[in-house]
Amino acid sequence: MTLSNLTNTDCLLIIDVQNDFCAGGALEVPDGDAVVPVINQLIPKFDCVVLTQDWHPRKHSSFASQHSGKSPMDTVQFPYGEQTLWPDHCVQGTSGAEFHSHLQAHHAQMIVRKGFRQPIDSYSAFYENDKTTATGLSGYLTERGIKRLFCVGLATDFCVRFSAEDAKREGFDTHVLGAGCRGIDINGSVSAAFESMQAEGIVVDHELT
Ligand code: VGL
Ligand code: ZN
Repeated sequence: MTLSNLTNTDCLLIIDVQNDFCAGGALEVPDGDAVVPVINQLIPKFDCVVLTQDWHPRKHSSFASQHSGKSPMDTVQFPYGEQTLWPDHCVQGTSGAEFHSHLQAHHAQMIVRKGFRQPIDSYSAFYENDKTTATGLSGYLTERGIKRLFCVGLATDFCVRFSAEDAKREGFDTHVLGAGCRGIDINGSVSAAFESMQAEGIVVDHELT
């Protein structure tokens, strides 16, 4: 593969490795903690490292608690389309929103916070779920001369998938490193995510070489 000849036009994009998605968190991803040592091994190989941080206000519209009669994992219609509802998670300023304490996060140069607008959820690191509100990441990467992105983190079937698909559409040569990702998996959504990413021309590597 390609991890042996990385240059300064490559970036490692680390999605949402936050306490609420790890063991004991509010929206625990099965085996989520397992991505931490894998990602820590990748970080020193890259000149450009970007972290995303899911960063919701207390009464965010994606929380099932804000919709009477609804439970986490139910779906509802939002102005921009179907939205899955979640347990309250990654609330701004809480320990659940902090990065996993073993993640070597100090090496990252840029932290992109997303999901901070009350009415709009944001899975992707590039565009919110309305598909029009930009986070600014595309411009940042372009100005740094980044051509190729390697995506890892949580969760494979939501934030990793939508970040990678937007990255590809923005014109980056986009790879997803399966060993550094774990998924939530609602009704087969992890395998659907890998199929969709591959259909979009994203390179999915299950082994780190
Ligand atoms: C995520 C659901 C809600 C993720 C974030 O990081 O994949 N999933 N918020
Ligand atoms: Zn969220």
